[in-house]
Amino acid sequence: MSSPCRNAALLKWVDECARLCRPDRVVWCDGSREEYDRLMAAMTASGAAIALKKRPRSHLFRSDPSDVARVEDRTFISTPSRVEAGPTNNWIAPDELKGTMTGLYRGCMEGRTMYVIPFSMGPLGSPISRFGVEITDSPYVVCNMHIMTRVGSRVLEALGTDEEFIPCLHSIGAPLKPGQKDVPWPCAPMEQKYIAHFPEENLIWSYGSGYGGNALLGKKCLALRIASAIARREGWMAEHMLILRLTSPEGRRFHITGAFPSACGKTNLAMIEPTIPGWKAECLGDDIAWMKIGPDGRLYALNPESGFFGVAPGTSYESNPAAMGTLKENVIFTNCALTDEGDIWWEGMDGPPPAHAIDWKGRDWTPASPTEAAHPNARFTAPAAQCPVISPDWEKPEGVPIDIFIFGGRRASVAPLVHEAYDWDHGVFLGSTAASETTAANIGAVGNLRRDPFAMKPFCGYNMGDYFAHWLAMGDRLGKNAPRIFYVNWFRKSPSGKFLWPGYGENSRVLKWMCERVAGRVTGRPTPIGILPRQEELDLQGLSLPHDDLAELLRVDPAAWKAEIPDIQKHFAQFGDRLPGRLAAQLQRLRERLG
Ligand code: SAT
Ligand code: MN
Repeated sequence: MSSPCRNAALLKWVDECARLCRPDRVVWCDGSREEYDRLMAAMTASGAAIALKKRPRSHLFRSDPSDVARVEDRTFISTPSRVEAGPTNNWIAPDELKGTMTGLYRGCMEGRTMYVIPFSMGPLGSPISRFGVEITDSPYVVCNMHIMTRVGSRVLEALGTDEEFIPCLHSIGAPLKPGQKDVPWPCAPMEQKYIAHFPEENLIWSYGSGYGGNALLGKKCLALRIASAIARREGWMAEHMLILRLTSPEGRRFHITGAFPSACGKTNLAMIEPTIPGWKAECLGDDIAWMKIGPDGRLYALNPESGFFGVAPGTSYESNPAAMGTLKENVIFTNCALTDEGDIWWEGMDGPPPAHAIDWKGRDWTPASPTEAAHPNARFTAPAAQCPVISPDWEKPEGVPIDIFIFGGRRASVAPLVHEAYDWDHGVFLGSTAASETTAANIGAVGNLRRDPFAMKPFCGYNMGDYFAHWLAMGDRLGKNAPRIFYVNWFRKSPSGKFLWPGYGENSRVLKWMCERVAGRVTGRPTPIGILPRQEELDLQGLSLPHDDLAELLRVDPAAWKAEIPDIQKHFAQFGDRLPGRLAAQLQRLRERLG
């Protein structure tokens, strides 16, 4: 097929990749519904996909059991020197990594089709958006990219003859010899997997995995790791944040972005249905926010993605009705269980489990089975536009002006339900020290405290110390227009181990307090760690919360906080002289306030 592309740099790169990877054919993706349906039909025929009888245009995929999640150990920030990648990233020198990966790429697409996917992160025509082009040998990736990004001819058109794009080369790393039968989920062994970023040249190379963020390169690779490095150079922000609009009964709008480590209810918060009368919430994004200072000096946020790649287990009408409402059609399910009726199922879905299902490994499953039916990291890929609470403004090219940043973590003790930073520097301190207890969803022992600064530990494309400095510099530029910064913990427990706060839609009560702080309607109460609500400032109408529980949720224990300081010190020490002095000063101020 002759190429529909007029962009000289793109044509050259595609040609180079084809010579290196030696696919049987090259296909330029047009992003059309026909293209998606054609690829899905072919994958269904080959046995890679299962069309779901119960959900129109929806399919189930089962991955190889060795390829079920992002591989952080195999993810690299390949800057010229190790210190530019910093202590929180894996590093291999660019020449060495390119040498190794070029060897792997040589002939890696033999027997397969090479797809060229021109895509836009952010709506076309937005000053915040960026173009990427992913080359992949996985038709599953093509279909997912259709949902997660804006793909196709419109982008190629916009790329013209010389527009810039971020090249993203992906291969599953499983060439087919002549006559060799394919498997449902081809991929390479773990030691051959590499998820590589070259921030100096805005280049992404991924090899060996077909799953999620390893393979859908617009998401974590481009929109966070590469974009964070670009944003630092250009003076904007690429953050691992949801975007939410809250409207008060008087009609005042508040825009909120929030960063949480995994297993802290970020997707639920992004799609919150407030329980307090008169307050309305709309979702603008569930995972990533790109933010630029607008002409009025305020910070504007835009979700660069166009779909949700969400964790399926635990999602239910009870925990997240809007997510369930998004999943009725046009969805790709990966590693969920299949019911006898031809629908999907996962642990934590509403109602009783099916009496029989096929599990994510393709085996018979019943509730008596010793293993889970769905993999804990089973996912849905669904168009954001289908979300029942998506904001009509979610694709507004200029984004929405942010009033509030929320950081958070899961802590059984110590951290109160909510506190507000005294000022921007203090807020950056809260983000930089954000901590969460590990759950079954994380690697490592359950219940360990892990620091995950700004929920960006696996996603920052440069030295995290420099990233903190960039946050401080953005605050200096924003001045009085800077969003207010809050820290929440929905997961505090009583001494007997029961959750004190009901969470989910009731979190709107805490959001309301934040909005009233912004509106200047409540004063809060100063404490050594920040500003907490006075008990009477939290709207608890209609909630039966025992008084002692409320007191515990809003209790600050100076001794427990003092005991945290050595751990914060140790955390900061890893950044050496890249740690901004202003954060060391914040730690000192905290120490003084604790007395
Ligand atoms: O697989 S993704 O990186 O897209 C999702 C996640 O692990 O956070
Ligand atoms: Mn995420």
